[in-house]
Amino acid sequence: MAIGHKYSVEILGAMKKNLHVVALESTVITHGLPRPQNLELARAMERAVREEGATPATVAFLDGELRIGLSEGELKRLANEGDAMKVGPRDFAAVRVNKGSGGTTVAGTMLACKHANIKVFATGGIGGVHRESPFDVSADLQALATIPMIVVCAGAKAILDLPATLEYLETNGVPVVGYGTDEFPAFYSRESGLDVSVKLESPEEVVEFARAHWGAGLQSAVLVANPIPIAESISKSELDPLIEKTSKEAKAKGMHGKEVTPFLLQRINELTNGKSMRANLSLLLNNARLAAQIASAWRTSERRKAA
Ligand code: PSU
Ligand code: MN
Repeated sequence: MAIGHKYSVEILGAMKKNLHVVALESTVITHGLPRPQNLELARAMERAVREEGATPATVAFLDGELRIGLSEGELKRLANEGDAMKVGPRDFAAVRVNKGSGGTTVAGTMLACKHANIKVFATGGIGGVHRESPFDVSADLQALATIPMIVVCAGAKAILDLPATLEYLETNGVPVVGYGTDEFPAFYSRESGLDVSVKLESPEEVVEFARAHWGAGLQSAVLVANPIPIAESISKSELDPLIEKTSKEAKAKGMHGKEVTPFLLQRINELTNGKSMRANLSLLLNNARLAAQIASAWRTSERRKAA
């Protein structure tokens, strides 16, 4: 029994016409944001992709089926699903067999894109190596190491061990592109004190870079780290103490595995009176736009190649 996947009518149409498609993850809908902001965000991200002339494909599982692109009604259903699963690669078979529904993580969405032949994907932040438990390494990192596509994010959250996360990416041949920056952005913050592997300034440069990367025979992803817009960013000095505090809380509660990230996010949002959620929404939209621009530049370069 193959996993298979089902395209929405819109995505099928877009693919037939050779239009560019941008994949969007859905764990942010099912686990990352509270209702009703989750549905508003999901819609806003799709809109942002469309405004840049690309077609959004939100990826998720519905009743055991891997879906590439959701209708408005399906998006609404996913956002309000009572017991949605958080679906990483190892959960694909379980969701399928149990006919479950859920949001795909960065790694899960990348695996779906591999099947669906989608090259560009936008998310908020990638998972990484956790601070308090060094064996909790997100499957996102392994997906980045093995699936050749362009992933646009705002870096990784400073709740993670960022130096260890970047080391993992280096070991596994994943270039980290700073979009207009030399510094690896840390999700809510534009600064982390850590270096990216290359700085690029335009969607066209990202496409040219990705082609050169894959041309070198590598099968890893190109990770584009796009800093959060300044207006909604939160400084590292404001965030650091909150991260210390909430990480300790999670440990004291004996949390582990996939419960940790949603717990920390929710606590930081409470402690910042909603500022972190506004930052989250802003960077997600910013990434959706950039991913659409990159997908568009990709298509232009394909056409040039074919001509
Ligand atoms: N970052 C966010 N919100 C999220 C996530 C990351 O701001 O909801 C999700 C992503 O789907 C990511 C996942 O792939 O958390 C990583 O979880 P874990 O550490 O359990 O692999
Ligand atoms: Mn984890």
